Amino acid sequence: MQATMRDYQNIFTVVQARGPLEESAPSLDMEDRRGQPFHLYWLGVLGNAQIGPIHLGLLGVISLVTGTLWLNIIGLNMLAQVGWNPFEFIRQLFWLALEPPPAKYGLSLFVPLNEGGWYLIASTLLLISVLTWWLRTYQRAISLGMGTHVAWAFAAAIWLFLVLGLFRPLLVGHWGENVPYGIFPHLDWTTAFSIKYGNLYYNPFHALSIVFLYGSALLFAMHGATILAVGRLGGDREIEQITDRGTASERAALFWRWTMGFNASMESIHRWAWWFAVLTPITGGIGILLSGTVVDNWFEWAVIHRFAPEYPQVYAIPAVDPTLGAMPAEGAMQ
Ligand code: 07D
Repeated sequence: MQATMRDYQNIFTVVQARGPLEESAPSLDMEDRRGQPFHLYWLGVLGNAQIGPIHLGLLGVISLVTGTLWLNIIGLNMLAQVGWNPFEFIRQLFWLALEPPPAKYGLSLFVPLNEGGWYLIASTLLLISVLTWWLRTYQRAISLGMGTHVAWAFAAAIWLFLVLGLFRPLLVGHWGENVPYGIFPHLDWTTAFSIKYGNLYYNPFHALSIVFLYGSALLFAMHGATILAVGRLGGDREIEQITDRGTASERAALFWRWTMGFNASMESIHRWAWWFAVLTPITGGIGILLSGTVVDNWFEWAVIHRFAPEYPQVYAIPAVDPTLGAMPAEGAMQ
């Protein structure tokens, strides 16, 4: 049958593109691939229907084992906290936490297990897991003859992870302000951290990180929407768009020139996306590294640098910064 525009399929046309099961491109370490590939309809709705073969390798095994141990240590500590009662574990799950050692232990790695020792063991395992997974993304890309862009984007996230869990603690000399493992407790930690360092909104690197975070969401929405909008013209068919450009990508480009006077190219939109995404944790990590090391109070820093106003003088007696001086005498505030 002659190919027409209507032959192009998308998520709404139900037909899933399924070729013969493939082992994919050959690489040097074929023997590390595990499992007989198969098709799954529901995954085909979300992406490619073929599952496997997965490349495990030594790094993959180390990463999965250490990652599983990390998760299990957290889970078992939480279970111990509710007297090993599985119902209480589920009921209180959102509030339970494995906390870091208090500041009095400094940077010691040998801390009583119930006072943060388990936290340090779990964190060491998580570090090994994340780093071996990173090596794996790097090695798999090299072995396929690809660029290492995914690995470097992941490294940007690992930078923030290391700043929070290792670099800043080394600078302040204790593990006491590390992020706890727990659902609500880690959210409470963000608020406590923000308040302790004088409101993170005034940290310009936090602001910059939000710019890139929101920018990433906007770019992702624009890019996703553009490609879907020309899907009926084959815009999502990357090979055809390269070899026989047709009307889809030109029309998409024209749409953006009509609406905002400028269009990204098929290649540059992915560079925009990559840079916005990696700059989110890169700038964020700088902001966290400066907090409590170079700047103790971001609000006061912003007042000094004249982009935040001082607190207005609304009482007859000036408000006293509780971190600097004694509280006013009793009755003085009335
Ligand atoms: C967290 C690090 C990399 C993660 C890795 C993964 C595992 C294993 C397990 C599968 C994401 C490790 C692997 C754990 C997985 C299994 C089982 C990357 C991470 C490698 N903020 N804020 C940011 C906003 C406020 C605060 C960034 C908005 C308040 C703190 C981002 C608002 C307070 C920190 C951001 C807002 C506060 C941040 C994160 C609005 C109190 C950080 C970027 C509208 C609530 C972090 C500089 C990111 C940071 C951070 C957004 C408000 C506190 C831009 C939109 C004022 C303490 N905030 N925030 O990529 O970088 O995270 O700060 O109010 O540390 Mg904030």
